[in-house]
Amino acid sequence: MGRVDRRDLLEQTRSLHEHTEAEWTGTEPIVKPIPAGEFYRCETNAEMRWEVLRGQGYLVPVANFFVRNHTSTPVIDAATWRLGVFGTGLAGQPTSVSPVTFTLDDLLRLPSRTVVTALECAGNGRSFFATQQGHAAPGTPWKLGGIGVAAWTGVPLSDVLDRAGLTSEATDVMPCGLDPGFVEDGIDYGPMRRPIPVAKALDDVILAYEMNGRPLPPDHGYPVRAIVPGWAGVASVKWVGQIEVSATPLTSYWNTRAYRLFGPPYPGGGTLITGQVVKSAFELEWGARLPANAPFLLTGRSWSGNGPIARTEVSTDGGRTWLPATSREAAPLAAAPRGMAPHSADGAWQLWELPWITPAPGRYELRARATDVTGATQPATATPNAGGYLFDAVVGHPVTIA
Ligand SMILES: Nc1nc2c(c(=O)[nH]1)N[C@H]1C(S)=C(S)[C@@H](COP(=O)(O)O)O[C@H]1N2
Ligand SMILES: [Mo]
Repeated sequence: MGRVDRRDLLEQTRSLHEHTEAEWTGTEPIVKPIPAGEFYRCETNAEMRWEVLRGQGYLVPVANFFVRNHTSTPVIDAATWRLGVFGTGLAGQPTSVSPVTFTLDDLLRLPSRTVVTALECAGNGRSFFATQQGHAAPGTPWKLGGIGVAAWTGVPLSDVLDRAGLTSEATDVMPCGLDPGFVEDGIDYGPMRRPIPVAKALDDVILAYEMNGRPLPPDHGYPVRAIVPGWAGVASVKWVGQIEVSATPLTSYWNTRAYRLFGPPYPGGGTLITGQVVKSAFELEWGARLPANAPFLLTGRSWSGNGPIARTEVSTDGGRTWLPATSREAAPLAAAPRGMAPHSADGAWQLWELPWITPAPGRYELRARATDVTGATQPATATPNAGGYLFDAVVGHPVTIA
């Protein structure tokens, strides 16, 4: 697919603005507290510091979950909120002006489903293209904290589409956010939206209204967001106000210009990003200081968009020798979300540990390398792409032994 014509996008954006424009009246793009000891802040985004997960359970607490906002968190009144579903893939082809509507109560009355899944930004790890491979890519310079695992509860998108009159003609389903439009180089691309093929939409996508057993907080999509398991976070549109169901392929900035792989290995119009890659992180401060010649339990987590992790190896000597890390069970969840067992080993990520006796004083780099059930493993070098997406290489984690 080629890059989409800007005029098409502007036309779409104009019509979306007529119906969905939210006003950003606040000055802060993120509503929840972003303490400097728990996050790295970058403009409208906040990256989780990995050290906060040491000693935590399987799920990332909502307070620590990373935030990726193209603009800013809108504060939405659930009482007046409506989901509008429209498009040429529905019976009667309702338009965006007179869509099939659902209230939050309508959604809450439908059967619910809980999925424990990772949500990760496709740009997670981008800064390592610069620091490890010498080619900086534009965009948020995430280290490894643009990921979280949560229990998401909501209504299967398939149930909502059925009730809205889905036809066999439908090909694409595009949730559209209620956040202020995204502007780049003076062009307003409108609120965040990205199409999902109808087969994926009907398979396992949910419209979530709870995160870890509580209503979604504003920054994570209140009152309703899409959760698209296994796909890059950008597909999981927050603050969904409308869903377009189309009998023809849909485009937006987010599947044509951004969140595609461009560059020599991806000729023509580039490659659409769907799934995520294999990654690992230590539950340890970046540049941590540890005492010399002392036992220290290295802990971390590995994950993959392809499925569960098969094994993780750790190197404490700059990648010369590797030791197998031991899988560890997460501590029981403090508050188990509705319908969820208190222990979870469902493959959203794998927790692991390796006992270490720290060496003599000096500067060292720790490395972790995971392999998933499909055999995909973390290479020494990630394949570059213009947007700096899907960094999967082993990351050298600096520590100072003092
Ligand atoms: N409406 C809307 N949805 C959105 C975004 C956004 O800016 N606006 N960001 C997307 C991206 S790029 C990611 S990685 C995830 C981040 O979800 P989180 O902020 O809940 O962690 O939300 C996705 N959904
Ligand atoms: Mo993202």
